[in-house]
Amino acid sequence: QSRKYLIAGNWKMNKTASDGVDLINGIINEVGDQNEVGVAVCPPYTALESAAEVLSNVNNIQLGAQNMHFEPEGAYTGEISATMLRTLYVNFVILGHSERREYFSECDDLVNRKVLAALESNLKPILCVGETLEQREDGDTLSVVSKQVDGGLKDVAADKADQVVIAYEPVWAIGTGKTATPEMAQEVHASIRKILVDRFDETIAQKIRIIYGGSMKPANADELLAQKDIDGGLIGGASLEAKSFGKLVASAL
Ligand code: 3PY
Repeated sequence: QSRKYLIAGNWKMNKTASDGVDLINGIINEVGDQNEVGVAVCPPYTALESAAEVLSNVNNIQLGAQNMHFEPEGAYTGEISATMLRTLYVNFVILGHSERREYFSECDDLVNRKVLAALESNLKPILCVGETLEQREDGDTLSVVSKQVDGGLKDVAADKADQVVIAYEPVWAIGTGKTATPEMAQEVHASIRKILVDRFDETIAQKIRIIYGGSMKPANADELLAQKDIDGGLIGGASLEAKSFGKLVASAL
């Protein structure tokens, strides 16, 4: 299969700048010089600059942010723009994580504006989608996910679509220790691929990485990553420790 896997660590609101440097040094050590799997770390904003410095001589680990505003600059107290992230050598930005949708009321329309702004600045959006437990139990998983994918990708030009990464993160599996079974995850990933075929075309859809998130850890990664449409992982807790994160990268090899 032609898609390069991506293992991205979502540190969430963890690690000071100096703790982040220690973690990244550990990760550099664990990951070695492999280049087959794409690797990214997404520290909090305050750790980005020192992370960029440590990674300046490392070409197989990229930097991501966890959010951004859609405007390039202006009176938006507390916000950070794509331009600002680019000056710190950031390549990826996580957008629409379920924690942002839930605690900060981010809706598809807002997430979409961010996706478009990120692409405009040559940042690769990691667009997060996923259903809650209630939605799954009501049989609404696929309709929820397709609404989020279509909403998030509105007006994304076909020639930029392969810059987007989609992260399927069932909300009930985030930070709960519960994981979707590989079959459950594959079913949703395949549906997302189909949405991408309908939205763009088969060739483009085959280039877009769809990664799984939600308590992915060394113990369950092999099975998940063996699924046809699972192209990597967005890693929460297991990304905060160099050994476990390194093992996840090894699982993707
Ligand atoms: C998790 O695994 O908990 C995540 O939310 C990754 O983004």
